[in-house]
Amino acid sequence: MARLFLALYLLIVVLPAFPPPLFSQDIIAILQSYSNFKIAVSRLLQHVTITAAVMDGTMDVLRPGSTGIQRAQVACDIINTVFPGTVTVADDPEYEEELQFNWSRTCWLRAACVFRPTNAAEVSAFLSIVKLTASKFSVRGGGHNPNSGFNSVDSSGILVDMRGFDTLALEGDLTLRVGSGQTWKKVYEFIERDKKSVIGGRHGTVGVGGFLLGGGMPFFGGLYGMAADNVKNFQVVTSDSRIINANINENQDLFRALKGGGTNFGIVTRFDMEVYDLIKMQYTVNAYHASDYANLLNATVNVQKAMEFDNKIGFFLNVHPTVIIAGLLYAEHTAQPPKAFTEFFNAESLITSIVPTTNGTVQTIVPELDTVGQDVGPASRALSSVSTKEDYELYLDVHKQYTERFSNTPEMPSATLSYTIQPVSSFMVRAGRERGGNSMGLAESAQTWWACLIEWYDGADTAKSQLNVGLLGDTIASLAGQRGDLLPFQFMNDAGSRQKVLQSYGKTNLATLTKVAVKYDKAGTFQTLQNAGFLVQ
Ligand SMILES: Cc1cc2nc3c(=O)[nH]c(=O)nc-3n(C[C@H](O)[C@H](O)[C@H](O)COP(=O)(O)OP(=O)(O)OC[C@H]3O[C@@H](n4cnc5c(N)ncnc54)[C@H](O)[C@@H]3O)c2cc1C
Ligand SMILES: *[C@@H]1O[C@H](CO)[C@@H](O)[C@H](O)[C@H]1NC(C)=O
Ligand SMILES: *[C@@H]1O[C@H](CO)[C@@H](O)[C@H](O)[C@H]1NC(C)=O
Ligand SMILES: CC(=O)N[C@H]1CO[C@H](CO)[C@@H](O)[C@@H]1O
Repeated sequence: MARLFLALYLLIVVLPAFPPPLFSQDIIAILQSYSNFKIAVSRLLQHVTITAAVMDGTMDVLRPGSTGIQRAQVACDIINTVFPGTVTVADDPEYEEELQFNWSRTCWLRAACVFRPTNAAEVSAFLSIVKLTASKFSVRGGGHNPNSGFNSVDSSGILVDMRGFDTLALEGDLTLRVGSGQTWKKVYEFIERDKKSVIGGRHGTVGVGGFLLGGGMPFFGGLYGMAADNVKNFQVVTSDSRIINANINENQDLFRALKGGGTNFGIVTRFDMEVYDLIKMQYTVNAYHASDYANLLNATVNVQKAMEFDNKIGFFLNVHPTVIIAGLLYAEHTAQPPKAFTEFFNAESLITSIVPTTNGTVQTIVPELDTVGQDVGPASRALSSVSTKEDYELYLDVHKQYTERFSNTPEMPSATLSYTIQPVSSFMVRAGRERGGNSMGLAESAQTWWACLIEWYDGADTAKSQLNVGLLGDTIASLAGQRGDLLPFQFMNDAGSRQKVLQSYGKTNLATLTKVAVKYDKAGTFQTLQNAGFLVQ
């Protein structure tokens, strides 16, 4: 609590000389609302000298001609003074761990410092400080986005690590409050203790924050829509340092925009999620010889057709150069798996059941999938996303190009390129509309979201790998275009940094997102000071 009062002190004593004010009226109100305010302020008087010294330094650095690195360092100093213990710099033992937290090595950038807030008031003050110093920043949730600079920043910026936002609290029977720095494994463990479910990710280590802001593909989209469709309230800190809620009654435009609109509006500190009765789940994960691709791709289309009639079916097909992995999922414990999976159960190309047929829940499958994806070492990764109609002939065309041009790449020996077919049913899109709609502009039809992923281990392969994953995505788009199968949508959570994700939502949606971004971020902080991301500008 004490650091909050130091912030307040800074505000009252040091800052009147500063235009613009370091803290807005709202943050002042928040700080003043703490009851032992006076005692704390008097205790904090002893810090005045350091604070003033930092601010003097700031004045020098903020003169025209200061570099991004200098501005970031000053910002780090101020944050460290205002909120002692929340900042890690390069000399600290935790710094390397902080940087290497990410899923992909492409994100191990060397930030000026790492700031680890634990409450919304600190985030609010942080945004004032970056504005004052014009310092760059990046926000990191679970760190699973591989796009360099999205959840990472070099020495010209501050990395905000949201892991301290780890709230997990049931509010009555119908709402789960989830801190934006949580990961899905923890969320599922918590909620299933009460025999309840929420709609989230398919891997336990993925962060709640980035996942939900990108829409979020769950196991069973057909049941309740995308994960973001199941957020009832977002607690957001805006660039003018206000802490606001966005839900069906308050800030409705922001509420809708945040469901798929990414990091354009503010830093989200909490998601309030719809709670359901425990969703039971039967699952099998099988590995097949890739040589049987024609049969497996046809079987995939058959599953997709069945998904238009049965919203309990969940499915993914993950294609590697020599092996094809199928996830066969059903939102019920049945005596017999659904007929739609028969071809997968009967295929002679089966190598092994990675996960044999199990009656379980999301909490039990997630650790199994986490081990399937285990690394041999720290990999670098890049993605590309395309969406198309389901079409067996298209799948064959794509696979032919994949094997001929992409799966065997001696010019980048450490790299492996794979693609995943993620079916989306009309049920999913409708369920989203019924829950108030999102910003993604999805067509209400059966479709396929392709996720192309390249992983490499040798820095020498970086440029070619990044090029190739984009090229595979472009190839799928062009083959689909020739058949009239191409859809405009690009899925943010699977997209590469050069893709125009928000544009892919359609002109009207993009215009709305832009309007909402300007309304809630008048200063344009998230468009200019935020280091990178899928932005409206
Ligand atoms: C192993 C694995 C499995 C996956 N499975 C799925 C899946 O089943 N379904 C699916 O849809 N996606 C899946 N993804 C993709 C995943 O959803 C995205 O990578 C997502 O961006 C990860 O969120 P994060 O918080 O971990 O990421 P981060 O990299 O920390 O954040 C991603 C983006 O969101 C921003 N951000 C994060 N938190 C906040 C916040 N609180 N406020 C404002 N901005 C914020 C970051 O600045 C960044 O731009 C998977 C990824 C991996 C690596
Ligand atoms: C694809 O599957 C359908 C339904 O099982 C079957 O009738 C058809 O013959 C299959 N086509 C190919 C090319 O395997
Ligand atoms: C799953 O549960 C159903 C219904 O209780 C049962 O008939 C079936 O045998 C179970 N399957 C497995 C693999 O345990
Ligand atoms: C702290 C942490 O989790 N670091 C991990 C970052 O990602 C690499 C590659 O996956 C892991 O090897 C690190 O352990």
